[in-house]
Amino acid sequence: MSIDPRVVKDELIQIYPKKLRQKRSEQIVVTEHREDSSVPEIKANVRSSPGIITQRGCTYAGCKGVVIGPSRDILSLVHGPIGCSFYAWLTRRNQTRPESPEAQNFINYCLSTDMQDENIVFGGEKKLKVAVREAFQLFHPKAIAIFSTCPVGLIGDDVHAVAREMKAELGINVFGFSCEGYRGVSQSAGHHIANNGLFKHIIGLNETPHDEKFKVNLLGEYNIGGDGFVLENILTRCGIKQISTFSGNSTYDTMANSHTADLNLVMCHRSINYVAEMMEKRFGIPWMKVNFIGADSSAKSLRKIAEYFDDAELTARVEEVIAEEMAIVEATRATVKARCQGKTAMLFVGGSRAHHYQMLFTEIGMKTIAAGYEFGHRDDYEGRKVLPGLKVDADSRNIEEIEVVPDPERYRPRRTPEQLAKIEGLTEMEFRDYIGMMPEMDEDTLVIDDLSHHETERLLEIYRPDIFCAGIKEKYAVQKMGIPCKQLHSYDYGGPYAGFKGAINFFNDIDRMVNMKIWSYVNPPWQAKPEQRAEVAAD
Ligand code: CFM
Repeated sequence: MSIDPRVVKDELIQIYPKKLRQKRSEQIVVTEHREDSSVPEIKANVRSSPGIITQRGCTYAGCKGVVIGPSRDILSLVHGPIGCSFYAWLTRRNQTRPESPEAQNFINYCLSTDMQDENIVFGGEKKLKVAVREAFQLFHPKAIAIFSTCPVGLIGDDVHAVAREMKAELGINVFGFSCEGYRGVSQSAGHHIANNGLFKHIIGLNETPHDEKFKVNLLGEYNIGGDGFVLENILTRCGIKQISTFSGNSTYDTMANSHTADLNLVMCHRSINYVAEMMEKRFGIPWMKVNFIGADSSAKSLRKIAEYFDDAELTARVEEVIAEEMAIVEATRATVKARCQGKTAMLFVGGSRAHHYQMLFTEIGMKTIAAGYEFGHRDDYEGRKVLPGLKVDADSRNIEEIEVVPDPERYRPRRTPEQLAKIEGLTEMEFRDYIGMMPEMDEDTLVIDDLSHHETERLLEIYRPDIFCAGIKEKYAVQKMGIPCKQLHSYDYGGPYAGFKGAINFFNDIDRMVNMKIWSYVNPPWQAKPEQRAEVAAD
């Protein structure tokens, strides 16, 4: 591509008023590989500016929808106006598979206190109590989680006091989340709040022991389109016991039992790193970054797990599974690669997939020419090494930081200092570390945080990529410009895309999309008659 990304950057932001232009210029960087292996600094996890059409969601979405919602037998009760529930009802394709037809499964339900004007004026706590009692009588769940929406914080309802009272009254676990939509700059704040809740109210409550030799939790895997099913199958075939995921296809009991594992595997660093860190401090369970998106990345991740456990039998089994799976992947990969080689992709999603899915494109010879997160933090772009230098601003101070100390009885370091030193010495290990997106990208590639709609349009006009990856809000605007858009949140109606089997599905889906002629026939009305562009009045 002969287009200079630095010129494109200026072009994307030149329409903005001066202050906004300055801010956006710090959120858009061009990758460079420096000798000291550092990457350029990016501004991230800051508020979106008024007037900008952002891809982001709210804090409530990150807490209820993303982290807690996928667990099938925690009853989620939303305290708020009905719209907050309606919009969150079954829109994320997190799948679940109950152990038996009788097992509790509340995934299909949407419970709300349906706040009205009267509750906003006179308070909604009474209504919330009635709702909790009613939910209990109807479903008899083990746990009820209460989620606060914006008005709850504004009027000052104390959901935690209600939760405590209901817990005592009903004799089940009831806990609340102060995850009002406005509480942080994006859904990322909701992840943190949910992580804190998991840690305070669930993890460690179930002491069921396990005899298996290799026990792990898979953190930050939400079973979108069945990804989690594929991964549990792979781990099981390798002889690794998955105690719990956080939180795809999980149950209250598995999460409560997760402190019995010997290793935490972190898929999505952004949404769950807090739990990983806190579990290590309290229980002594180390964590490692894995990426099961992409066949090569899956193989690499399995080998990392085997290296951690350092057991000849496990290593042999892992190699067998990799060999078996890779043989099948290769057949599809080779034909798809022949058709996709050299094509270009752009990825703008969440806080981890814009990184992980680049691997899948690389495996079929496609090049990522621009990528960015909606709500990633600097560590997701530049690696955790920037963490000590991160400034705590008013928005992040809003979220509780839990002080964690070793559990007096249950803290048990899983590895000796010698073993740890050995693991840390391994190259490519990312042990208690995440190197971030930028170091794995090509030189001179655009990285854009919190991409706006205006920037999306300009990027598409300038580069005309072969595929654009984003979500439902972007999809049809992009496709009307004659460029196929793959939803990387919901996978459209496809998936699973994780693991080896998932890679095959992805290769086939992308092949179909980028090689379909129909996109060149799209002829939107504004091509002949462009709309009038708005102008900035004040600068
Ligand atoms: Fe993690 Fe996710 Fe993502 Fe995320 Fe999400 Fe998602 Fe995502 Mo949508 S937890 S950060 S808040 S990988 S829902 S399963 S696809 S934006 S990139």
